[in-house]
Amino acid sequence: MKLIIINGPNLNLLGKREPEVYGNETFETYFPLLKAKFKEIELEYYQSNIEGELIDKIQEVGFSYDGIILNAAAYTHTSVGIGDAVKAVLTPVVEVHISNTFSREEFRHHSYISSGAKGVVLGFGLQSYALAILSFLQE
Ligand code: CA2
Repeated sequence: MKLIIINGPNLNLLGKREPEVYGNETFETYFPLLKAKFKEIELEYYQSNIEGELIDKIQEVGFSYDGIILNAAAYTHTSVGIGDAVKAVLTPVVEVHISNTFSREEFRHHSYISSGAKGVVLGFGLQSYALAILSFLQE
C-alpha cells in the first residue's frame, strides 16, 4: 500500500510557532515515527506553501497511489482549485487537520476539500495523521 501525506502552507513551521494550537513537535520528527508505526505501508511526505504545487502533486500521485492524506492548511478554506483537484483524481483523499477547525474562527468552518474527500479527521493533533492512515488499513 502506497500512501502520501501532503501538507499545505506554513505546516513547515509546526513545532516552531503557535504551540498552544499546533503542539511542540515538528513534522520532520513526527514523520519517521509514523513510518516506524506503519512499517507495512510505503509512506511519503510532501509539503509546499504554493497552491499550484499542491495541485500538481495531487495530480501526479492521484492515479497510481492507494491514498492521499491531505492537510491543505489555509487553502482548505479558500482553494476551489485544490478542491477540484481532489475531485478530479481517482485516488481516495482523506482530509486531515491538526486542530478542531470547528472550534475556531467561522472562516475555518468551511472546507473546499471535504465534499470530494473520502472522509475527514480533525482535532486530534498530529495523531489525526495516524488515524487517517488507519482508515486506509481498515478497508
Ligand atoms: O489544524 C490544521 O491542521 C489546519 O489545517 C492548520 C492551518 C489552518 O489554516 C487550518 O485552518 C487548520 C494552519 C497551518 C499553519 O501551521 C502553523 C504551524 C505553526 C505555526 C504557525 C502556523
